[in-house]
Amino acid sequence: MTCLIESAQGIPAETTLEIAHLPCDVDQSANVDIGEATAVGEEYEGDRSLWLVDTDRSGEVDGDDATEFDNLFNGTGGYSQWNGQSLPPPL
Ligand SMILES: [Ca+2]
Ligand SMILES: [Ca+2]
Repeated sequence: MTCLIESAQGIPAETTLEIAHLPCDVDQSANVDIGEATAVGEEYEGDRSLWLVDTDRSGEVDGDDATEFDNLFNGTGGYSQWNGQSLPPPL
């Protein structure tokens, strides 16, 4: 999604802001690949960036997130497969 900011405090007028979200891209590499498994493990072992591992967006990290991640990664449970997807290049 790209939006044009017309005015906001501290942000120059006519600044273009791109907001993109790639489900399962836990390591924020702009690609979804097998590296996400390592990234998920590191998040669970570390401080947990809730927004990266709360895959079902319930507000807490639990076993349901692992199921949701698996469904999104593999394209099961009614989802499209995100494994192998990449964000488009920046504008
Ligand atoms: Ca990634
Ligand atoms: Ca959750």
